[in-house]
Amino acid sequence: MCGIVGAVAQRNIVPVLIEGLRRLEYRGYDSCGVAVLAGGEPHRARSVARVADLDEQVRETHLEGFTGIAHTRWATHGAPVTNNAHPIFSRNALALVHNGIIENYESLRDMLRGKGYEFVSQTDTEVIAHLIHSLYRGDLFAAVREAVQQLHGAYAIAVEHKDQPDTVVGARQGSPLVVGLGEGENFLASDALALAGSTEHFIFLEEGDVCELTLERVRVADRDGNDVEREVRTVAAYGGAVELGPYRHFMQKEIFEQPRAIGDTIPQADSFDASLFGDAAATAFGEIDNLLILACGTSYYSGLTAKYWLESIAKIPTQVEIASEYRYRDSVPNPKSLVVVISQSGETADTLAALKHAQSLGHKHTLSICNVGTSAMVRLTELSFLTHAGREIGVASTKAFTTQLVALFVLAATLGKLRGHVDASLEAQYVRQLRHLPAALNSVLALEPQIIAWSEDFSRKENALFLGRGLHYPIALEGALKLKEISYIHAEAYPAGELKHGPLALVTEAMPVVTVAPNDTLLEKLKSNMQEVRARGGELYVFADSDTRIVSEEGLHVIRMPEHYGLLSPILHVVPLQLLAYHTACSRGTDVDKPRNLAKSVTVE
Ligand code: HGA
Repeated sequence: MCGIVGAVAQRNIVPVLIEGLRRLEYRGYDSCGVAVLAGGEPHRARSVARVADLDEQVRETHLEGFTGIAHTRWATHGAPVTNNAHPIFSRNALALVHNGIIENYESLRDMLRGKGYEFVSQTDTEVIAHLIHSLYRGDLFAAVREAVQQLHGAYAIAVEHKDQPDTVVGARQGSPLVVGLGEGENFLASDALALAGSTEHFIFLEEGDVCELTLERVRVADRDGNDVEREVRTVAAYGGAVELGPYRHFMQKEIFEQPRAIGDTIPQADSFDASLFGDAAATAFGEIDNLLILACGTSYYSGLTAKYWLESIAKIPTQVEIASEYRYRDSVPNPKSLVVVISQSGETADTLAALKHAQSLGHKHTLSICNVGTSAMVRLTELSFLTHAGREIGVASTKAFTTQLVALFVLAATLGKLRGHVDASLEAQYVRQLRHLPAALNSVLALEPQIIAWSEDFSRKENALFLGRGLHYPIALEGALKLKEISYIHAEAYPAGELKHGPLALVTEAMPVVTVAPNDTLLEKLKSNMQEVRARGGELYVFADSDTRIVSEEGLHVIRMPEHYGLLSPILHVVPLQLLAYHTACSRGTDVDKPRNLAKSVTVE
């Protein structure tokens, strides 16, 4: 979603700002812009195309300056047109970029109109610019601190004012913002990655913080206006490749990176020890009697899969809830719950808010499963487990999902062991199976040519049904989500036993039915469900374990997976569904890595 970059320096800062935006492009956006202070006033360039187009504009117009702010926007209020793109100006004196949503923007707009401010965009953001301008008395830091008191909602902002040419002020509440510390120059950005190459020293601002950046100094005030010292952390420049290599899209590359990502995420040790989740885990795990998993989207499906593992391996009751629902409903807190939040970025706004809500209800044991160690979720939870997927650029999550599954399986095995349900021989078996996963995944990836052949059929359809049972029902959900996200084909997933309770009415020869068919205890039941589809003329596309003896026939297409992989089978079975979605999207010619309307780090509600 939105990305923010800002800088004060003694050199032309525009190339650094543009490079920062490039590094944030993967989050998804629909317009972008940059504003610098030069010659006593702000100047800007904005584009509804890519950052590359913005770069061309700034080169052609020689937009240069020592102080600047830049932004990629994912529109929430007002269409993605140039006029709504940030930076937003107030009276040609102040420029501002914003990530988030201001919920009381209508009342603020009326108040500011009363003071003579003219609104030229449809954004909620414009009220922040005018509000700060209206409060400015020669001290931008003070004006921002006063302004944020009046904002309801979520924001990360960066502001500059023509009368303070060497200053950028930032603030955050509910949206991420970091300060990067340089030599005689300082930076702001939505994440540390945006500043790789400029600095390795960062302050991760806390909720309610306002900061002032000048050439030599960074000041931070907390939500009560007190000056505070925040810890400076060193984050080594990201070394991972961001090149596509031989792949056509990042999504394809990331699908093929899964054996490596999973190998890196599997703990080194040959035993499941609570310390894998942090120093306080042994005590915390001893005090809990149930789990509450909170997540959104694909991460929610990893949580749903984990419920089966946690209840079957660790015999611990587990509830999984969509974070955006949990945060707003009345729930009954249980002090003996372990609240688990799952998010690739660790900044997902709804999940973060759900975590804070759970904490405010008195839940003290919290665990985050994230791919970014410096993220807000990791910082806010008592315990954490990091996945090592590496940077995921494709908006549709793939390797983040399978590495989350690994983390959650390790959690189930660890709790199972602590609770006396996993003995030494079972532990050794789980460790062996985990270690063999990368090799097993490679044999699944080798099925790509067969999946490409199927994708041709799929690309001509407008609807698809996905079926799974038990542990593989969440995998069917994830397969349907992948297809929707990137190919724009309407897809729904059902636990196969539910077919006859409604969705069977949809089945005709025009409706492909994808079936996840591992050789588990539910296989015979699933076969009956498949017969129900065939009897109505539905075309079945089945991913069957090689030991299932399901064979292709008229209306029944089968791709043979490796032999059944036991409880870890969902990690293998999701991969062909990722590939099917990917190749179907390619056949339809969609923008696979940046599907329409979607963004990567969902940092707004
Ligand atoms: N509400 C602002 C910013 C949106 C945003 O944060 N997107 O990620 C707007 O619509 O311009």
